[in-house]
Amino acid sequence: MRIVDAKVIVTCPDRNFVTLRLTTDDGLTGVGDATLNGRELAVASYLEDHLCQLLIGRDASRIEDTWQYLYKGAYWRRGPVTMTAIAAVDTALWDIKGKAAGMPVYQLLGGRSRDAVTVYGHAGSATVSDVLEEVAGLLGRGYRAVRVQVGVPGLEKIYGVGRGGFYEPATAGARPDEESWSTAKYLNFVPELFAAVRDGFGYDVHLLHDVHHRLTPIEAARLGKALEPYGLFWLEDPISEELQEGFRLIRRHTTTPIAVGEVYNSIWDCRQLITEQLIDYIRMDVVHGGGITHLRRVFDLAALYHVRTGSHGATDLSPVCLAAGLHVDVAVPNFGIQEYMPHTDATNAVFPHSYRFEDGLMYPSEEPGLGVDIDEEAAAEYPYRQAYLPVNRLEDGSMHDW
Ligand code: KDG
Ligand code: MG
Repeated sequence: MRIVDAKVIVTCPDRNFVTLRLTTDDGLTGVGDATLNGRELAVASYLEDHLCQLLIGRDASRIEDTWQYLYKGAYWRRGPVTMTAIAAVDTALWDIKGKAAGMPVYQLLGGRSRDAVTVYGHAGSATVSDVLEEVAGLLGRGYRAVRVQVGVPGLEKIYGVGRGGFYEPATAGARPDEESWSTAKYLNFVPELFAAVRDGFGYDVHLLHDVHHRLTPIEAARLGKALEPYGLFWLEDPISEELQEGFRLIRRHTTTPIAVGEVYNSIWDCRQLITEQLIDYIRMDVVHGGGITHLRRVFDLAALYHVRTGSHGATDLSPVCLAAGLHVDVAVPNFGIQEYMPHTDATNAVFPHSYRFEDGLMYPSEEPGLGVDIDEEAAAEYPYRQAYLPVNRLEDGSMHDW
């Protein structure tokens, strides 16, 4: 089973996606997501200009060896561009292996550990009363867990506050949008939001919140403490993720569970957080976490330290990544929760798939392989459009974390 073709497909059905499609000499195909939001073409080039030619002629069944070949063989290890490219190859090879075996990929990972995958939905509006309406809508659709974000009075645009139920932070154009930030205004306002949500909906629904890397450790400790009465499922990315020992300080002050990892790319990025039990949920995902092979390794390390999974699942992770992630979620013993932001109709049409959402739960495909594909003709109707994630400034104009 040799790889005879490796094709990179860039398409923009409402947002940009990069997909790798591998074909073997016995006619099997496999797909892998290679999307890196706002830096898509860098990964497309890494694949097209450096990896595709190395894949031709390789034995498609040797997934681990191919992973090591691309990781160790680059010399320049890790980093989001490299790891996203490796992830795409790895994911496509798992897809092919599943098709060759006639089994859904979760069977090859050891089979189901659970019947379905609990996902969290998103409520993010400018005002608390609009957020409450959104939470009610999500609960009506069966969600048992909701991430709650709100606009902060005095700040014009902030992370997590969407446009009509569909959140897409990247904007088309030649320059990023600029947002503004005041930690004081945010810290003073957020507890009110959670008081209102608990008041309206009680304690049976799981509530989550994403700080998006904006606080210092002592500020995050203060927020975690202030939110303790509201029993959050998790507080996500309270501080920037580079300084792993920074989380020790948060841990000393609060029992609010902490979730981290959407910008991590390898087991080395999260090793200290996991082994020192500084977090409760690891949020790495298939596309930015080195593929199914590497993500499984991270999740197994996490299991040893009572850290559960909570994979990133924003709209910039394509249906190929979501399909792959659901196979991992259903198989690993230490699954926690999966983020779910539905894709648009145009995206879904370009990526036909058979995973499904029902009553707050998701089910991976039962088809051989991942159960997702890319319709190349449909993809061709949506050419790449340059888009950037926003940048963020403090009110005095200095750059801050977005
Ligand atoms: O590309 C960046 C987004 O995926 C990210 O901002 C979304 O923080 C995010 C989340 O938790 O989904
Ligand atoms: Mg996040």
